[in-house]
Amino acid sequence: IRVGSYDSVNIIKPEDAAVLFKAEGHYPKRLRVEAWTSYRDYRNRKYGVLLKDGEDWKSNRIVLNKEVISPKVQGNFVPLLDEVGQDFVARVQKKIERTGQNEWTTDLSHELFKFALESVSHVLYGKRLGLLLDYIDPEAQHFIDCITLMFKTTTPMLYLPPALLRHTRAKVWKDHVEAWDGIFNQADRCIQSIYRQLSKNPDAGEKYPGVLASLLMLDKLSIEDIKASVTELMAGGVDTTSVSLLWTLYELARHPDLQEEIRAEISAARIASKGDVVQMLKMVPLIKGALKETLRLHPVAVSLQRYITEDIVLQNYHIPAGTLVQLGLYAMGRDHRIFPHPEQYRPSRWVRSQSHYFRNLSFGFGPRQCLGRRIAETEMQLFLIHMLENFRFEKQRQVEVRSTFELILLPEKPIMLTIKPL
Ligand code: HEM
Ligand code: 2DC
Repeated sequence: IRVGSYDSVNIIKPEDAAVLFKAEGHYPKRLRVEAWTSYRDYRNRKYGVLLKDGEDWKSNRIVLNKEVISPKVQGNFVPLLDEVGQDFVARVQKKIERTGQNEWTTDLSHELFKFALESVSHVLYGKRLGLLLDYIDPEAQHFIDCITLMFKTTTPMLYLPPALLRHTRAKVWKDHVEAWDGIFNQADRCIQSIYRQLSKNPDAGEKYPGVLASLLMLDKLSIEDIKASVTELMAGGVDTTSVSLLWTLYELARHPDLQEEIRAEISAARIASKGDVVQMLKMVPLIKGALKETLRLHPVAVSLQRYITEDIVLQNYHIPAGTLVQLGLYAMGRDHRIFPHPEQYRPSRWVRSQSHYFRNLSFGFGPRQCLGRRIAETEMQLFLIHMLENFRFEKQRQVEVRSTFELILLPEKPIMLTIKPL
């Protein structure tokens, strides 16, 4: 066995990415996070779509796609996510009032974690957890802490073989198990409560009941498979979107003119869409560009990976089938040959001008791309709409904040923002 390394070919160019993804086969497979599979093996829990491979992955993913990422479900998600966005504004307004200074300077990350969990839970369960209230369920806060700990403890185990992992008494493994235990316990409670409610009252009515209830009623996946993937969706829905939103507010605070321009776009879209929020989301190209730009400079995933299923040629090198190829997303986003003036935060680069050919890869690509993408994009767009309609964001000192790797990329230090009512 190899300890501490694995062989891979590393690329960053869009042309190479195109070749890579053409050779990913019918069951695209990425680097396995052994700590995550080891935990499930250890606790005898099923893999969800994140960790499955082959035919089992495909059949689950096809069912999940219809309920979670197909364009037709966006209309179901919008009212649920819009409500959480509005409640977040109300919460910030209250916080500002309480300072007595008509502004609030803060590290928003903890509020954003709660916002993200509240959002994804509303979509998954059709119910509110109440995380934007003053007194929150300590179990829900514990869930958030467990996700952070889970990511943090994954990193040191990335390059250890599973045999070594499980039989080690190391503190990281113990912490990792504790973190996943906390995640699964909380998810199990949420899932059980919906399951019980559904068996008592099966004909729900016309209101959209959420992803979990839809999957249960559809009856195409086993309950264990549904539980496994819904737990992954719940866990995947917290740090990813909250950190991306924090980076976006940070960039908008550093670019006041751009912030104003986006605000103008929003108010025009608000008027033109006459209260139809789904329609409104089609009229905010700069918001969408801003989110792409955030993920270009501050990607959640440092790389994408695939095991290729056929021989390919990259940069004149012959790469045999079976090789692990990694696309360096972070490096790609900051390469001047790929993005002119990469250091500049310019949402408009996604709206017009240059080619976007294999450049917009922050959520991955193809059938194995991020399953939570539709939820994430809708949630983040609505958040920015509501926040920019109500507040101005400013930053004290113009210091550059860098990223640190805790499995996902996070700000290396707290980002302090000043929030003022408009
Ligand atoms: C997979 C990024 C939010 C759930 C992935 C992948 C990336 C990614 C790069 C790997 C894709 C590939 O290999 O091609 C992001 C980003 C997010 C985000 C940038 C937000 C800014 C979310 C959310 C959820 C989620 C909100 C849950 C609601 C998942 C799942 C997978 C995944 C389940 C595995 C899919 C599979 O293997 O079939 N994500 N993600 N993600 N993500 Fe996300
Ligand atoms: C981390 O070298 C660096 O979306 C490794 O929502 C390669 C690697 C493999 C898989 C990637 C991971 C990296 C970063 C985090 C990702 C993960 C796949 C899914 C996961 C990108 C790049 C993430 C954050 C999911 C997590 C869901 C989980 C909490 C249930």
